[in-house]
Amino acid sequence: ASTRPDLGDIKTLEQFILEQQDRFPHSTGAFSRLLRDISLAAKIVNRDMRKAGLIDIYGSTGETNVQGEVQQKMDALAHREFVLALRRGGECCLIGSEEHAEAIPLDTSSEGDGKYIVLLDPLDGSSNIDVCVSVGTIFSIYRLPDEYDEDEPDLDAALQPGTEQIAAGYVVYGSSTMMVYTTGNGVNGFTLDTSIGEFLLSHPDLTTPKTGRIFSINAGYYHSFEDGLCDYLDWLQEYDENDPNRPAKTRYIGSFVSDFHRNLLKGGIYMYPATQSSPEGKLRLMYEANPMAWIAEQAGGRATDGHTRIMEKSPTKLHQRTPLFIGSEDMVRRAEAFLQGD
Ligand code: AHM
Ligand code: MG
Repeated sequence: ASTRPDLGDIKTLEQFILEQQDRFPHSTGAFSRLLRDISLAAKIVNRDMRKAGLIDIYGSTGETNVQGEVQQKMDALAHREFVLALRRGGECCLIGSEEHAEAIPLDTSSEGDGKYIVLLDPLDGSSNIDVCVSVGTIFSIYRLPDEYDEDEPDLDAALQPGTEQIAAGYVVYGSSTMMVYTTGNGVNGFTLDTSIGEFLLSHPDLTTPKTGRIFSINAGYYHSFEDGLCDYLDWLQEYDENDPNRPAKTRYIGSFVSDFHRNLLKGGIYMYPATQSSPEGKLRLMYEANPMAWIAEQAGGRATDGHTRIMEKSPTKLHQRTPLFIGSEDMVRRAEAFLQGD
């Protein structure tokens, strides 16, 4: 017998967004349309990714991006799809993307209100694509502050602290494709049913376990970590008959969205600290750390750079990096205590 729910039991992402919108009587629907544009781009990226091996879009473009990293063809394609969807929708006046040096102003004269700023990593972990490992998209949405003009937004309008986000989410293109997002009222997850082309609510009110047994870090850099972090990693791996979570298990895909998603569901901590070659860490504050930090917090977890709450960091540039410790509250607190030498 089929276990597929019938129409009476399912809720599409679109329905869910509209229901949320109805809770705000003065809403214009612009924000709902923006989320719809993002989910449409995600479906297109998903489609192209599933065909990647067949239509010669694996591999690099031969270019490097603003971070000096080799740009994969799928990076460029995903960037393009999201920009096109947002431009067409008209609700977004400014895009900041990992794949573009400057924030990109959009023409908002025809469609939509153009009141929103979208920061995104169109395809995170893309070095994994050629080897069939899952990747993701991360996005963060801000309102254009009143003092800016949506027809000519100053690029600095994008530099707001994470606490000002009005929505944040990610899409994981894994064994299934899921979109998970928050608008500050908890976290909800939607699984793509490719047979009907809709994201369906599959994980309502997602919460993360308060503690966990998984730690995710590139241990290859162990010798360049600060002492407090090495002590924490050693502590995690010690056997303790009174602690069912130790020795902890290591899981590291090298695809932030996938590592984060697994830990969110199962309980765990993801760490990308400062290293010798990346003294500020590797991940980007504005479109990787901030959105995931808000999702973690909304699910009951925690996110810091070891000393400061991620969402309270003041951004100075679009592609700013930050060390990141994110996941189950107890684990992140313990990491902070080790880092701060308590
Ligand atoms: P990217 O945005 O260029 O794809 O880089 C980010 C990725 C993350 O997905 C992943 O967690 C990390 O880089 C892995 O880095 P490393 O290979 O140094 O462990
Ligand atoms: Mg990335």
